[in-house]
Amino acid sequence: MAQKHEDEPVPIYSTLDEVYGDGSQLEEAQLRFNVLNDKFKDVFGCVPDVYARAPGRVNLIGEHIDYEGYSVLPMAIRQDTIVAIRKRDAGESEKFLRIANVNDKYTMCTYPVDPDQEIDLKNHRWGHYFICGYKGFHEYAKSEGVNVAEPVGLDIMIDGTVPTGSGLSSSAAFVCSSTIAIMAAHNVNLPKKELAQLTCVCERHIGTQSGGMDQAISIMAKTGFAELIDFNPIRATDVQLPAGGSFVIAHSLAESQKAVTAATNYNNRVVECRLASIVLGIKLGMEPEEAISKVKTLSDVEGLCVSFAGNHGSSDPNLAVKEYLKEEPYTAEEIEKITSKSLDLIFADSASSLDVIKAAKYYKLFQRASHVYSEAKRVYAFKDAVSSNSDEEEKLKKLGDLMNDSHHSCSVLFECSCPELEELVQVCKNNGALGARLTGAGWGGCAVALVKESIVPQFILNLKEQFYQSRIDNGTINKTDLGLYVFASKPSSGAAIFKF
Ligand code: NG1
Ligand code: MG
Repeated sequence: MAQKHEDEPVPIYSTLDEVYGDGSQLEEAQLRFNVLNDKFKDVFGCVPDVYARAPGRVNLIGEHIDYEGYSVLPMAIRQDTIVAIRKRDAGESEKFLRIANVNDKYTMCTYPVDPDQEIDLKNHRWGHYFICGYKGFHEYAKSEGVNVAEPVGLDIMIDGTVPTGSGLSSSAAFVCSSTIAIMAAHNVNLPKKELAQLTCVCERHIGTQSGGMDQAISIMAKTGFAELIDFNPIRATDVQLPAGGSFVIAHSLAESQKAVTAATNYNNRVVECRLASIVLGIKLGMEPEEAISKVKTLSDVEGLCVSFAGNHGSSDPNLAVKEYLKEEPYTAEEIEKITSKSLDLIFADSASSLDVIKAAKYYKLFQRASHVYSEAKRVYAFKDAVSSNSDEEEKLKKLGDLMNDSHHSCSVLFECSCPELEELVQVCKNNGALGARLTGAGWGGCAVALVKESIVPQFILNLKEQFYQSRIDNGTINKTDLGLYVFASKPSSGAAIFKF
């Protein structure tokens, strides 16, 4: 039997065309690699040993549910991060990790070679993302008994084209390409699904309690396909999107710095979901102690919720949410009455969760759980609509409707939108998008719109006029950069290693 795509290691190429094709993209890539090499020589006085690249992604549907154990449906985009790396010889005295960037905006970061170093989360530096991969690789090597000789210095040059803070996973592109580059420099390679798992854990060193969507798609993507990503264990299933539709990505121009706002935004929602699942577990018959120790995610109590629904002739877990969670926000005291344990003790082993509790005034358990259970269903409805027998027109309409419902739920129940995203999504709809929604964590960043292929150029022109022009006039962006903020995107390929 042929080996499954996700069981294969990251491909190693000796030319660029296998990833970047043969058109203008290839020319652009050649130019990038030339600049990367020249800069590497300038800064480090030598040439890199090996390169790794990993793409960003756009999530088509399934938002804020990967960390709850539910499947999501993203596709890789062509924008990526390339890492050039050289391992210094063991004898060389320079024992540092020196991380430079082709973009002068990012000044060189230097770190010790100690794999057990703590990442200084209170002082965020761009090089921290590389250290996530560095720590992760050494943790992997230790646990698997891979013999890594005494750590040596590494010279690293980065070139990234995924816009940062945009919900397109610049962070995962950076962490994945770094991890793969470090491994390649040590002649280690792994099956893609193992690497997806490892890089997800790596990125948590930055302090966000991420699910594994971004790393999984960045590593396992295939040209021409979106992927249904399942977790526990990680798996990818190709999804061929209907012809006749195109996904347009548009930036709201509000930047969301997830690593900096984690305690009130991203990690806050992870904590609220955990609390919702514990309370549901208890209300549905578990002992508080048992619920606290066993229930980590809403998917862990879905079975109980569905049994409850079954007694009422339904299979919808949200029936239990309606019955057992109240719509008004919960105070910490109200939750502690149910759990018989203080929130400080429940989250004692997670410093980033304790930061959330310190900052939180109340917890919206009903709203967060309702979003997660309904969004999880929409992912399968999307996948089913794609593979159904209905005609293209009908299919596209169904996909668009699901995207609209997803956005509404993110906005109203999960509250991860922002005024700029709301305006942008509305502009997309006004201009004929079949569906439009925020993508990625939200609180800023991009929207993704499903648009009929035939109207894409006009659609983009209209967005420029109705959303971006006023922001050009007031100096928020330069007219010449517009192409970076709004573009149509096709499903691109996943991570790769280059050795020339
Ligand atoms: P962004 O902010 O787009 O990188 C984040 C998480 C995902 C997922 C989405 C919300 C990280 C690295 N990524 O994506 O795992 O939870 O939010 O669906 O934290
Ligand atoms: Mg990210």
